[in-house]
Amino acid sequence: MTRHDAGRPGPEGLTQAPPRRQLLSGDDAVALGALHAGVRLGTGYPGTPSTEILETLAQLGGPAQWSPNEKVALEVAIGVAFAGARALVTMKHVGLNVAADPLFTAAYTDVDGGLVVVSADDPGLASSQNEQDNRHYARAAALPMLEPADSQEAYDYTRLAFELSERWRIPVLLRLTTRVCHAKTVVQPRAPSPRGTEPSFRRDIPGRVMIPAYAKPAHHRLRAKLAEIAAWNEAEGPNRIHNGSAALGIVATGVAAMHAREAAPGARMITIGLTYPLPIETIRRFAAGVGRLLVIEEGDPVLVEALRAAGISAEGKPEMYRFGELNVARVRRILNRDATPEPVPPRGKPPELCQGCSHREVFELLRDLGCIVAGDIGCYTLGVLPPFSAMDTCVCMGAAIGVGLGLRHVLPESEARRVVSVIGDSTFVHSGLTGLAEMVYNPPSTGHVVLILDNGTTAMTGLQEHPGTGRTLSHEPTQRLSFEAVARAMGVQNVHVVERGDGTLARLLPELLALNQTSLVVARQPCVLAAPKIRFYEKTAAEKLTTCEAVGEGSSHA
Ligand SMILES: Cc1ncc(C[n+]2csc(CCOP(=O)(O)OP(=O)(O)O)c2C)c(N)n1
Ligand code: SF4
Repeated sequence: MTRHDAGRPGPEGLTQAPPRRQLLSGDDAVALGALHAGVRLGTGYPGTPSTEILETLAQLGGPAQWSPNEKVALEVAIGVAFAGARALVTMKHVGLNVAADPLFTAAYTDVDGGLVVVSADDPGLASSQNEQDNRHYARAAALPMLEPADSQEAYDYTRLAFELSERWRIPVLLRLTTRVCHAKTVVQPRAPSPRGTEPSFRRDIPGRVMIPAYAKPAHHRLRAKLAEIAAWNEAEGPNRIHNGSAALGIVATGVAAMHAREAAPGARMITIGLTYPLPIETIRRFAAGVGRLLVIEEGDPVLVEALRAAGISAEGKPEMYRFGELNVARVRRILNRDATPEPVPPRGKPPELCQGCSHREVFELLRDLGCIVAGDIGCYTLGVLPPFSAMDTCVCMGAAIGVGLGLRHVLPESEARRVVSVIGDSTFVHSGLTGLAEMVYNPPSTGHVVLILDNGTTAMTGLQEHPGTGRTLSHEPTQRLSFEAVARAMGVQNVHVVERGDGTLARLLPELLALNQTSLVVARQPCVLAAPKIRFYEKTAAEKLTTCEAVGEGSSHA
């Protein structure tokens, strides 16, 4: 979901009851698959193209919650799995970088309940800062990876992922890509699994406490599990052979397999569903039976290199097709070994901040003050574009504070004094808190100024709640994290909360930049798209409270 289609209605006609065929997006299919698999908790952090999975799970009545970031989401899910229950974790591809620390070691542990980690990759950078190919994570973390090609497979593989996870007591990666997440195809659901045994704690110190003495044998166990999974994949894995002419044999995965079928309907093709560990002997047999062997894969040459490493001589795509999404036309070019320049698509309208967006006046101010802006990721990243051109760096979520501090440490004083770190509210909770600790711990000699643009929502990904909004994923009231209280407790020297739009920020910012002190300004004003919804949630919560109080009063008199 993008910031402009926030608040969408629920997936049309999506119900829990099988076996009615339904037209679902891949994200919705994962949610339904998880629900039918008896998932006990879905956790995650928003990020296109994965966001709708948890939103749909919640709409279906499933247990779903946003975490402050992907690492915490995975850690909560690991706890659920250690308690013997099924857990689903969702994130976009770069989220897996944040969650990588627990992921790599969770691979060593023997989970009891199924643990499925969804990585939604964004080849072509429809809405991301890079187009990393998370298939590399499967090999690096030594975890099985399933790659659905459409919504039916998204549903089926979600359920399969839970089964594999429990059978081998290992987390399973489910890798989606933008097209699979957002395209709608028909899904035939199956009867839901009977709800398993109730969660309970079973002590397993060597299986879950990863000190070296236990981690060393755990690594051996992991490799043994992978060998068994590879054998299972050869014998009964979710791999499909389409019989066609032996002159051309195609090996494909994910949505690229769909494109390949359309581009070369007469070719023989093997589609790999469990792409790590590969069913390499099955592929070897397939390769022996065809003339030209071509690998069609989106992103990096992961599959073709794995085949070559196993001694299977396969043809890959020219380097130019590593970049961006594949489609049928591009696959036809790959089939024809066409490496001539591709037609340039017409330029779309450049994105811009909404009219009336409260971020606008902040970037006008930063521009007019000549600030050096260490920026971050969110709607406000658009402050980089004209007419503002007021963002100088943007690396990853939370980097604004660390990068701003680094600039302050080494720039000549006249420049250092102009550096401001600008970060959104959701991003601050995600990974800005540790940056604030760094600022207090290692303050530059000119001090520093951090500006939190608090618009009361995670606007960029479609208006999700976060710990700073004081509402849960389902917009129910919960404890609110106070940025100003946290900053004061951490020891930031100047902490200010300002409402945007009344000129206070324009007066305050130059004063703070002149100090050799650490400062945090929380600049508040709701996102214009979120404001009516926030008012509605607050009104509903107040009404509920009044009703509860009335009922409580009534019963106390009874
Ligand atoms: C590690 C990681 N997780 C998720 C995302 C997706 N994402 C980009 S910005 C953002 C948060 C934006 O919210 P906020 O900081 O409040 O700024 P706003 O868009 O509301 O202005 C998210 C979730 C990402 N880019 N990287
Ligand atoms: S933060 Fe601004 S640009 Fe983003 S959705 Fe809200 S009003 Fe629009």
